[in-house]
Amino acid sequence: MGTERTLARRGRAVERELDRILVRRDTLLYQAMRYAVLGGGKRFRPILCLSTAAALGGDEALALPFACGLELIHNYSLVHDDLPCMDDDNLRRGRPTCHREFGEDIALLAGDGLLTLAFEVMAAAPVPRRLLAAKALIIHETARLAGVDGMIGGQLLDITYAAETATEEGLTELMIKKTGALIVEAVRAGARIGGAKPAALKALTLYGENLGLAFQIRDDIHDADETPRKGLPAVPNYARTFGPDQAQERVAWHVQAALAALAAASIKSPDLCRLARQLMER
Ligand code: GRG
Repeated sequence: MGTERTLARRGRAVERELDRILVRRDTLLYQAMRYAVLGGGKRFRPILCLSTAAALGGDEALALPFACGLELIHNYSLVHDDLPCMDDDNLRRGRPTCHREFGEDIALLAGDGLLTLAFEVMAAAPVPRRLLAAKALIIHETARLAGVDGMIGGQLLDITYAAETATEEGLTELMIKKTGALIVEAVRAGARIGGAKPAALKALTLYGENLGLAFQIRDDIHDADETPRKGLPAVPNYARTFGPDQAQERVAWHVQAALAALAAASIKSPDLCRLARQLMER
């Protein structure tokens, strides 16, 4: 099967599993959680997780609960990020945001529900005895990288960082935490399920870090033209601070660095290479 078809097949597997995870209990809260998760989304993180496991010869089915757990966390972060007290967005994936559809109180709880459900799903993941330690490490690391030392810490920087005096180093730290942490964990979780040895885990982490930076700078290039809402401080944006050309160059640099990390560890995976290269096209 070709790379594109393989990646699309993984996307469908994730979609089916998310639908299954969220099918139970027809309460308003579950409806809001389903609405937030199942309304589109590229599924970049879970596809990355499954592709990393497969690149090391691991069983994708065993990685699926971890891939979906990370996608649930990603979706919780979007629901909370859209709230009036954060970005105050009306649209997400071309539809009204969760709080626009269900109200602020329900959207807040839906985000909380998705975050806790993610850990329920990962803790319940069936793994063979040889992967029990890997499972515990993934759950521990996910909690840390989605938390104050990772994504939530990055969101705090996003709120408090003064865009007018932004530096290359400051923005890089913000992007590594806000966006990179979860992408790195998607790679590391897949690597652990694939039985990665320390050298491969290190190389794949470097691959994930570069992917995370390329991903966020790419997103900033798309957002750079948006006019800041009246009365609100400008949010930090790499492309707005350093210009679209430098931002584009940096995306390309990180994509090459991600590919080089794989090559240096002799990890031959057309899927992982494709996931990196497509960040230059998006
Ligand atoms: C805890 C109150 C509270 C809020 C948490 C942590 C957080 C809010 C938000 C950070 C998440 C965020 C908005 C990161 C930016 C990363 C980014 C580019 C998101 C878009 O990801 P895509 O392109 O989206 O993968 P799709 O729709 O494809 O899933």
